[in-house]
Amino acid sequence: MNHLPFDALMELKSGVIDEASQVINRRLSDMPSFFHDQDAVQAQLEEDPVLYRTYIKQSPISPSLWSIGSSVIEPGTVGNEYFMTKGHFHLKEEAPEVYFTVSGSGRLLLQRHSGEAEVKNMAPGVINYIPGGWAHRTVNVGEKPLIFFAVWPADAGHNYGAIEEMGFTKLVVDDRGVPKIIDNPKSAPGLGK
Ligand code: S6P
Ligand code: ZN
Repeated sequence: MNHLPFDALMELKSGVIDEASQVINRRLSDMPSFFHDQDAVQAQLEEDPVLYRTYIKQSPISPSLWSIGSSVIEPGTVGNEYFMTKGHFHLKEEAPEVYFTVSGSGRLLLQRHSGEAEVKNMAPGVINYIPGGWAHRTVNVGEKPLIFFAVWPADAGHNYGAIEEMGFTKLVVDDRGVPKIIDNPKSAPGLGK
């Protein structure tokens, strides 16, 4: 394949990538089952806040191409659980990904199908390497939007069902103003593979 070089501009303050081929806007009503406190979900559904936006420049699906994107996660909580992304495995399990945080403060939850989990910090300048086989979810633990850039193989695909079914084993909650990692009593590792 013969592809041409291109440039894109990511506006650092807003996280918007110009000429993104895809913009995804996720509200609470798009993912009510992902939060642990269902009473809080019901209470906040009327307002139905935007939790995050993703701007993607999607390359044609090919193992030799990359897609690029940015995500902007708003500050806030559902009950005591911080606003976060759905999280996913890649459909092509071995596909890795790299995140680069531009602004804000976050946590990156990583998890294998077995339930083995890791939590990494996200802060301006931090590069997170996500190997193949690890589901990834980002959580905004700060008071400003969490903005990061991502690059991944264009043929990676997204498997949301496995995470919806088994959940992450760790939750990130606001404990009197301090982010705390707790065990998710409802997670069931091994499901959804
Ligand atoms: C794509 C990459 C990110 C996420 C985005 C939203 O592989 O990991 O662009 O898509 O942060 O998260 P999610 O879990 O809703 O796709
Ligand atoms: Zn991904």
